[in-house]
Amino acid sequence: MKIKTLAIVLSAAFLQACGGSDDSPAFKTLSGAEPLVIGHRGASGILPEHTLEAYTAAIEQGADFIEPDLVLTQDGVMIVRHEPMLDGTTDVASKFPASRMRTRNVDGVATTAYFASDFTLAEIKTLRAVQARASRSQAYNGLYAIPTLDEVIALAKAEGTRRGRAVGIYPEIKHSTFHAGEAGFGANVFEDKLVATLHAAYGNVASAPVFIQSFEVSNLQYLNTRTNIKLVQLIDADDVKDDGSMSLVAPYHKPYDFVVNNDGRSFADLLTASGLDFIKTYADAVGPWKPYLVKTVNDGVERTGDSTLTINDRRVDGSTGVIEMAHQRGLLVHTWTFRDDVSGYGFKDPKAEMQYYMRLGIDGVFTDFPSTGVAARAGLR
Ligand SMILES: [Ca+2]
Ligand SMILES: [Ca+2]
Repeated sequence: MKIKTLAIVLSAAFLQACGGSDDSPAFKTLSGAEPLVIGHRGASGILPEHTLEAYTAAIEQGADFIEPDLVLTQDGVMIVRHEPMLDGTTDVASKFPASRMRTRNVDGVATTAYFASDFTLAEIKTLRAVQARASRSQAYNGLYAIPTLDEVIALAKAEGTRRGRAVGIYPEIKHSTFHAGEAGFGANVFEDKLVATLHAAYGNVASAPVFIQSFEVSNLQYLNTRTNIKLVQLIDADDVKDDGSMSLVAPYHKPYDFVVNNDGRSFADLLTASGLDFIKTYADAVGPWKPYLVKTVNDGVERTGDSTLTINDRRVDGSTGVIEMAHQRGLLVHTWTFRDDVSGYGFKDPKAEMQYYMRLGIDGVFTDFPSTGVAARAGLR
C-alpha cells in the first residue's frame, strides 16, 4: 500500500533514474535519466552531519536522496553516524566519563574511543551533534540530537509527501565485520535489522526509493539473497599518488571482509572488467571514490586558486573507462564526494567539477552541498 501511495509522487526524473522511461537523452547515464543528487550525510556542508536538521536542509536544497550512515547502539538500534566512534561528531566526552571509553579493533586498527555499541539508545539520545570539520561553522554545535534510522525514514516520507516528490534514502552499513564480531552482534544481524526495517517501510521491491551501500562485499552478497532493494558496492582507496594513480594502503586498500577472508583482491581490482563482472553478480550499482573515474595529468598549471601546486591542480583528461565498463554491465555508477569548500581534483569550481562527471555519464553524485549538485545538473539540461 505504501509503495502505491509513494509512486504517485515520484518525479519523472526520479523514475528515470530508477530505470524508468527515458525522455532526457542529454545525459549519458545508464538509463538516460538525469543523474541523482545525493545529500551526503545531509547538507553536511552547512549543518552538523547526520542530523534530522541536516537531512531536512538537503531535501530543501533539492536532494533526490539523503544518506544515512548506520551504526548500532548497545541495545541494537540503528542510529546514524559515520563512525562507530562517537567522539568526533558528538559531545559525548563532555557528558560521559573517560571510563566509558574502550579500545576496539576497527578494521584492523586498535582504536580507543566512545563507541556507539557501548551506549544504549537512551544514553545516545542525551548527546548532541557537533561539527566535525574545524573549517565549517561551529554555530550549531550542541543543538541537534542523534537520530535513529526510523526517524530518518519518517522524515524522508513526511518531507516527500509535503513537497510532492520522492525523497529517497541511501543507507550505508558501516563496518559490517566490526559490528558482527568486535561489537558482538553476530553475523548478518545488522543486515537482517536493516532489511526488516526497509521492507516494513518500503516493501521488498527494487523500485523502493532506497539504495543500500557498503564498502564490504560479503554482506552485500548476503543482502542480495534477502532483498530486492538496490545494492551498491562502494570502492575506496587511501589517497591519490603524485602521478595520479590510486594509493592503496590499509585499511583503505580492500574491503575489510577481504582482509579477514584472505581474499587477495584490492578495491582497484574490483573496478577491472572481471571485478565489475563479479560485482554485477550481487549488486545494482558501484560507488567508487571519484579519482577512480577520471584520468588526470600534471601539466604544471595552478588551478585551485591557492597559488600552490598540489595533486588538486592536475588537469582532468577524460574517463578512465570505469563508468563505461560499469554501464556495459548494467551497473549504475554513483561517486563521491563533491564539496564546495574542498577543491576537487582539477577544479576550483565545484559545480564545474560535478558537471564534468555528469557529462561523462555518472548516474549520481554524493555532495555535502546538494544545492550545488542541483545547479550543476540544471546547467546541463
Ligand atoms: Ca556514507
Ligand atoms: Ca593549487
